[in-house]
Amino acid sequence: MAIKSRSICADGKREMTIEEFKRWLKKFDADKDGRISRDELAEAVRVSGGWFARLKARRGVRTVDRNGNGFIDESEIKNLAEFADKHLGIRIFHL
Ligand SMILES: [Ca+2]
Repeated sequence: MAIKSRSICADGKREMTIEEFKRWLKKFDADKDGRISRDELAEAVRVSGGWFARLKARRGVRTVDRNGNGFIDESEIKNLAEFADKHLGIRIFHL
């Protein structure tokens, strides 16, 4: 059974599972603390071809970061997945 990891669906969004999404995010965890900061999210937006990376990242962290500590951690990944669907052209399975 083949695993589709690089599939693009009809509307141009990249599809990945939550596990693939986490792995993808890890690349942007520059200081390796296991959390995604605003700057790290900005980089993720930028490489996804998004415009206004810093602005989006700032807004993104504000909406995704439910406990308001300025970082996106493991428990907030699902919120980030929604953000990715809206702003990064990434669709996460099993939401
Ligand atoms: Ca980090």
